[in-house]
Amino acid sequence: PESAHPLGATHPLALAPVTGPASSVDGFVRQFLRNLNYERGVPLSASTPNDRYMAFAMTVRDYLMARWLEDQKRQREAQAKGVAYLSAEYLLGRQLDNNLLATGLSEIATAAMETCGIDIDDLRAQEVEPGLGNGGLGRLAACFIDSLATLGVPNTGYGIRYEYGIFRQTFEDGQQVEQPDSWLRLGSPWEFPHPEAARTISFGGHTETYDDEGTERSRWVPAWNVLAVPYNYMVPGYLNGRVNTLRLWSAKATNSFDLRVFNSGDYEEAVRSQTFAENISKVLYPEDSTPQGKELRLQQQYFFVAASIGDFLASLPADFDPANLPDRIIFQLNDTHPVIGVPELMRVLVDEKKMAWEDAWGITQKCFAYTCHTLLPEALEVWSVDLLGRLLPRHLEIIYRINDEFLVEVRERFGDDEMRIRNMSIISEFPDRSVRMAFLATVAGAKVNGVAELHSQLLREKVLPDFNEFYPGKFTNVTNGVTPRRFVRLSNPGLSTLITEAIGPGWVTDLERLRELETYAEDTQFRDAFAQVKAANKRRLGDVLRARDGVEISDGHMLDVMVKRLHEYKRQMLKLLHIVTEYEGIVSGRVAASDVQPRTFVFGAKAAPGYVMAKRIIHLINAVGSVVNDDPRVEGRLKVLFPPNYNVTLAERLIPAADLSEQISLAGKEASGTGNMKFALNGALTIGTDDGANVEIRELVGDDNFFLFGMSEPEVEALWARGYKPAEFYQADDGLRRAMDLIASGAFSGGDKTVFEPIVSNLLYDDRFMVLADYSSYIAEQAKVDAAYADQDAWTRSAILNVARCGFFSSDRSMRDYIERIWHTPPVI
Ligand code: T68
Repeated sequence: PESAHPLGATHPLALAPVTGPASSVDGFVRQFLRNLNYERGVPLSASTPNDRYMAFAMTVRDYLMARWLEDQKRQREAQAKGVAYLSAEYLLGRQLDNNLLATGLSEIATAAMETCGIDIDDLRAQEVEPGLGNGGLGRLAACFIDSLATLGVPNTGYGIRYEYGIFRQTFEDGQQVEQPDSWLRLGSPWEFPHPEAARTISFGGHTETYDDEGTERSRWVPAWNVLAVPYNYMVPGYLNGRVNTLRLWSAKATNSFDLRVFNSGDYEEAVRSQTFAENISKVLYPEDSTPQGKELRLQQQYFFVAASIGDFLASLPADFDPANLPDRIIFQLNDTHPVIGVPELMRVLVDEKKMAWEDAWGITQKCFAYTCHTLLPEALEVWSVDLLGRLLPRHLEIIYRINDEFLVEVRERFGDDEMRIRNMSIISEFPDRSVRMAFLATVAGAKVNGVAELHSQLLREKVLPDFNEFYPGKFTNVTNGVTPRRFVRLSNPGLSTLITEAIGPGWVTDLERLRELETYAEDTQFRDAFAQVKAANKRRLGDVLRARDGVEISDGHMLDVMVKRLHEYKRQMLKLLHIVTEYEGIVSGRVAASDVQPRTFVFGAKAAPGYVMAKRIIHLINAVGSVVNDDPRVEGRLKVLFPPNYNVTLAERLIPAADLSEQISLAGKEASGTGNMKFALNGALTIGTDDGANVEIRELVGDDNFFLFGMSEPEVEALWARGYKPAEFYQADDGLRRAMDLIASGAFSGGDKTVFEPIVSNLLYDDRFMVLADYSSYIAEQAKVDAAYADQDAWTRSAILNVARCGFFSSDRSMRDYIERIWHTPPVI
């Protein structure tokens, strides 16, 4: 019987109040030493840095444990509706500091380590961040679960425990080389494996019909299974005693799987099959916007989604009526990666729970909602019917039936408009018969949302217009946000202290309160203090880059930062053309180096390993960097830095140090951006196009505090319609021509004209993302940036106003929007 006690024990000793270790320096030290001795099996004197890090992390964990157990119990008993966030990626970043912050233990822990002669910074440095995501989408999931815990909303994040996360990037001769990210090599103190709770996930085989007491039913006869082993991670709310769960699934071979083969005497085959099964969660696909339709990827998707849905259903009481599912759960689909969950829930309800199709479909349509994160057509996931039918034959049947019934409704509404039917069919016939996952998600989802106002508008008007017409009210917007805990409070302690001294500590969970800083923008003392924080952050970054890459940041330089995945639509090339233009001006003698505003240009970007053009651009950035940095004529006034392996940990140091944030995608291509928000909240000014959430940032901070350039989305469309000829822009602009010619001349490749020729000719004759068309406007705006930076005090004022006016971009606000408009899951007190 379940006792009233969160630990579930009936023993009288366990009925004492559940508390963690004593919240004192002594209590912390005692628990730390206990963990070192009893969990690591070493005395302090013989411990390694990893032992000390592990014991320290376990100690922090111990303070959260009672809360976690209580919350799990509370959420079971409250029977409140919760959110199951389904995401193939979580880009968590380091956990230690976040958990110290959430528990309010930082000071005690620091003092405790001092008494042991340990520098807490050495412990921090030990942690390898779990890089279980590619970029914005994965980091957004991590921000969202942080906010849900902070708001006290019942939530389980479901995903995949990749053994290898996003690759570690190194440069060899300026070119990207990928190294495996073995983040688990030294063990992770934050995870709790539960092999006993493993779920069996099936694949392959065929379907058959059978007579079920007079009713003809279908069933799936799978060919092979794997085990999904859950690993639980704590997701603590900020100083509110709440701890939600992130449950990541790891693939393991089933016993039956090996045994069958083993019994046949083929040991090697048994081991091979095991490897095959365990490959499913082996590695994160590093493609961030061009899914390749690989079988293993579909296996990953079904693996984690089937395990997650099964896990949730198994958590319900045995007598739970599945008709009431929508009162208990909303499955939020983070992009199309988990959409196979739609036919999976249908299969469970119809085949296993023996529910009528219509009833099951009604429930399913209330239990899912879909977030789209892209506008690029090549990023919209499709699965070939061939592959789907081979791997998940029953799911394919279900998808066909969903589509048949959907198309009947479409015909009823619009008549036999064959063009429209073809355009709306979940199954596309060309070039190969395939399933359009975004369409399936849209038909099944209670709501469909984009991630910024402009994106949601384009989604309705350009990507899914027929669906928008067919389902009035289904489409909505929730503008992305970022967690102020990690991206201000933790990453920018100097600014945080300054803000708290001015307006109190409430802003950390109520970010709109940053508005109160507006008046401080007029206060000279505050401006000075703010500028000093920025300068200190640059020195902190300098320390990190010196230790990590052996490079220096020069004093007095404006820090101009572009960090994000390398993609042509994001236009790192535009930034690079600006640098080359500045450089060319100096070396040609047209501009005196002494007249150039000193700037350090920082890039951080990984390219998908198979994306050849992106890798060439990385090569060119590095090549330009080494020429510019070493040319004495530049007098050190221009500097290019490209620290390898940009990740969350580096972002946390870079963003607070930045003066200028580069958000320069072609209008209509970046769904939202979230880096843009992080920079603005840390007092960088943005140079950006009217794209994604830049639009909303500019509206909030005001035109005077934002450097806008480039074509608007309608202007982009108009130029395409007229016929875009990039070479005309090259001919018409002297600066552009000189910059392009300098690259083409081999100036950055030791005289070799072939190396970067594909980049130059791509820009001249194709230029899908209209770099050349926006060049002159970008250069003109950069001149305004230089002029503005010359007045440091006015710049600082603008920077403060950026901070003060960007409270809207807290992921707490995003979560409230989802809760009100989509989920209807109030906090559980
Ligand atoms: C990003 N998308 C958007 N995708 O590009 C960005 N894709 O504008 C937005 O701010 C962010 O999502 C959050 O909404 C991605 O990051 C991926 O990483 C991805 C991964 C696998 C397959 C496709």
